[in-house]
Amino acid sequence: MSKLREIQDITVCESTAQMLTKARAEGVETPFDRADNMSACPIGAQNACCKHCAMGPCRLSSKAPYEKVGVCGATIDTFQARGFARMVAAGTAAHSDHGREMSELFLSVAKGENPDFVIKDPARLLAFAKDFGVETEGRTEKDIAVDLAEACLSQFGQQHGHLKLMETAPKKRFDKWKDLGVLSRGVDREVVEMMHRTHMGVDQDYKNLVLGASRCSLADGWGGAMISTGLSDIMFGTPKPIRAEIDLGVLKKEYVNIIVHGHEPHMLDMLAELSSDADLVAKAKAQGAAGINLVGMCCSGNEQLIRRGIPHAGNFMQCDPAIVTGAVDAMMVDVQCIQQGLVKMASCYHTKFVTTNYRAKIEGAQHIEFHGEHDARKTGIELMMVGINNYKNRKADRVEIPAHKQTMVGGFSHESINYMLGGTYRGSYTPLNDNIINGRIRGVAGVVGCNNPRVKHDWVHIELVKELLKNDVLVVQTGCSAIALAKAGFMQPEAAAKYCGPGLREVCETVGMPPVLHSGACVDNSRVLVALSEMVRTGGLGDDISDLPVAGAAPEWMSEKAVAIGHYFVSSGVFTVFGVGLPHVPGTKFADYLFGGIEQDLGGKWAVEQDPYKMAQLMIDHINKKREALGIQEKKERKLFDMEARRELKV
Ligand code: MSK
Repeated sequence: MSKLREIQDITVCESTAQMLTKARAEGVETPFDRADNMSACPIGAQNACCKHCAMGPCRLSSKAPYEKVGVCGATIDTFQARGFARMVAAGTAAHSDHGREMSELFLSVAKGENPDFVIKDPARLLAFAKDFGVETEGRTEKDIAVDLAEACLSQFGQQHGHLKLMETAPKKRFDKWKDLGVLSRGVDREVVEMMHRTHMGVDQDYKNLVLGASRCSLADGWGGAMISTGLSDIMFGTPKPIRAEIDLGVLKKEYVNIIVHGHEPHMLDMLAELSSDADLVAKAKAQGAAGINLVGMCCSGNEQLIRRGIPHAGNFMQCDPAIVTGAVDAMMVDVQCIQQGLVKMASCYHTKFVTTNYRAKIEGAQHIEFHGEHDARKTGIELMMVGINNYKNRKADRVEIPAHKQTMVGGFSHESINYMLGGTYRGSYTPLNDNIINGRIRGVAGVVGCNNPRVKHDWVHIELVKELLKNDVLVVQTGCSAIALAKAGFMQPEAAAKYCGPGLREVCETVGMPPVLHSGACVDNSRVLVALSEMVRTGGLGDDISDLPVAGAAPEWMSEKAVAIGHYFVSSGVFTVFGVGLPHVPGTKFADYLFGGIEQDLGGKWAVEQDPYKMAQLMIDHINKKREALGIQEKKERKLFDMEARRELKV
């Protein structure tokens, strides 16, 4: 028997609700319906099962977790730690393979063999080359770029030493990693080793597995992901504050609507160039459309929303609702977070669903392979034509585009925050640190991650951020969480007056920035690591990331990438809270270590909390604890000096 939730219990996003209502009226199934009709496996949800060999699968009781062991004798702690570590390895592999794709693309651009892409940000090239120790003095841009590309590629297969970008962390952090033996040697090596260690009969010490997972996750945050962000900035531009529109209302009835969904930025960048191509626009017009409307979705969309201001249709759980509008002529996808059910959803409407990456084909989808290194423009034209030719197949009586769209300001990279606070010549985090020290800003929170149809769509993200802002916590965002807040109007400078405590409001209004900063796609969480390192370097807030009054959260996470991100933040010294639930059995040694003991080793720890208000309180309590340790718990009022007080000043 169907047990579907009421639409108002599924989402707080108006346009999503409208499309879910339409889908139900049209008898079309969405992932929300599938989640309602399929209870999550309670044993899997706790990692209390093991299917790493054929002596099982074995399952243990979460009520009496130490009463039994698996056939091989593996304990509940081994079950959980292996499951956790494999999630970290998969997430690290995903971000890092994305980083490798960007490195290969960049090499082709650097060598001058790829006329379809260019180096858009030479200043970022020089800065990133410096991070890699590539000589820049007196050398041509081409020579520097080729050396940088090779240096980046070498990080994937490197076998010894440590990843170069780990040296950009504060010294105390680097030394801690070194002492614990968790400096990542090479990206691929850490992923392979984690898969080996979690094989039957290898690593069976939960703590050793969790620390192994740290080493692997750090290869994501300070390796694959950071490389991806750096090279994407060089090729497509380092984000600067830019206005854009967001939500399903960006789709246009009279236009050919083409959505790009996935993660890698180059295809959307190419299609963005082509969307104003006179010949293609003429072809769209010949089909009866007013033009071409290219929009992004999920993290591909985030990549180019923060760089080019390309309109954004919405987050992970809006992909199905987008197709339900009946106005999407083509959805092009590359890698990650592409739900297989979208192919069936597209078949219920006129939408052409096209996979474009050799790694990610989906049965039933059309496949047109896009390669950044060659023929990108030619393939881009082919892809655009799929949408253009399909416009005539729209069924007018099934088209319904939600009216809602929101304007936002995004594009807060580390570089743009530095500039915004300090100007061109004095770019600096000093004003940020000063305002944290004087208490106007209590601390900084990274609120990131996905949507999950098992929780009320966007609601956990929004309520959590509201609580944080009210308590003067500045919020930095990436991924689908950023999209949730942007749609709800939190990424406009005016949001400061509406949602912030007095201190944060004053700072935001002085600088003219929104209180919620959109920093990019989920792979761009590496920007947050860079920003945290810079806060330490700027001074006054301790000498390690774990000293900072900061915290992280992924309130509606669903992907293994989120676990890798969570673990690299914890392993970098950040207290990190997950909503939904992180697979574990409460009260086990594994759980006690992850949610407690690991802090002694790495300075950060995990927490799980589904209630956004309690989640906010956990983060605020942690921030307060760090403020106290720094001796800055008292808010310092700004003192206005009269003449008498000035005379008393001993200067
Ligand atoms: S797309 S990993 S649902 S953030 Fe990056 Fe969104 Fe999470 Fe995918």
